[in-house]
Amino acid sequence: MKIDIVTGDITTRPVDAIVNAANSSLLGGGGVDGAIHLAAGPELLEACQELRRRDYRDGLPVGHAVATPGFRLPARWVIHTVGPNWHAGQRDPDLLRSAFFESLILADSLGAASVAFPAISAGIYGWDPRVVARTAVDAVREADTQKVELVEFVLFSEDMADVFVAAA
Ligand code: AR6
Repeated sequence: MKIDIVTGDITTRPVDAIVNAANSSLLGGGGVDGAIHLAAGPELLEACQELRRRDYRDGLPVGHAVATPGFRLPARWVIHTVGPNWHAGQRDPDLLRSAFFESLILADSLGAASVAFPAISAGIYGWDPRVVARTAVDAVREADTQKVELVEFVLFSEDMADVFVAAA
């Protein structure tokens, strides 16, 4: 499996699946979550509301992942995951690892050959970007995938991209 570090907007990536750093409500928010909902269109929110009604009445737990279509995105699927919120006292690195690992395994099970990740928990949720980058790279390398050939880490700033390059 190849790992690429890309600077840019994850919503434009021509990959099979992009990962959303969502919150447990699955009903949208700021940061990359807001950007993904805006680019995918209102159908994405409807799909998330249906998931809540059907499977996640109490919300998606931290470290879990669930898929929807990508609707108006170039990507066929959005994998929604919830990273731990440092500011809320969620400081167990296994939860962060799980958000990356479970997202990749789910994308692989859907048949995705390429998957793009943002820096989950490194924005509003307040984790140290260096810990996020190291955890993300380790989690992806440990995954025994059948279909995924390319993992992109798509970072919004050059500074964040440098942190991921140092960890890769
Ligand atoms: N493409 C790639 N990366 C982006 C984009 C984009 N379009 N927009 C922002 N980033 P954050 P979190 C970067 O805060 O820390 C939301 O409200 C951003 O610069 O989006 O997991 C959710 O609903 C940062 O480096 O996610 C949750 O409530 C990284 O993505 C909460 O924020 C992650 O920042 C989740 O917080």
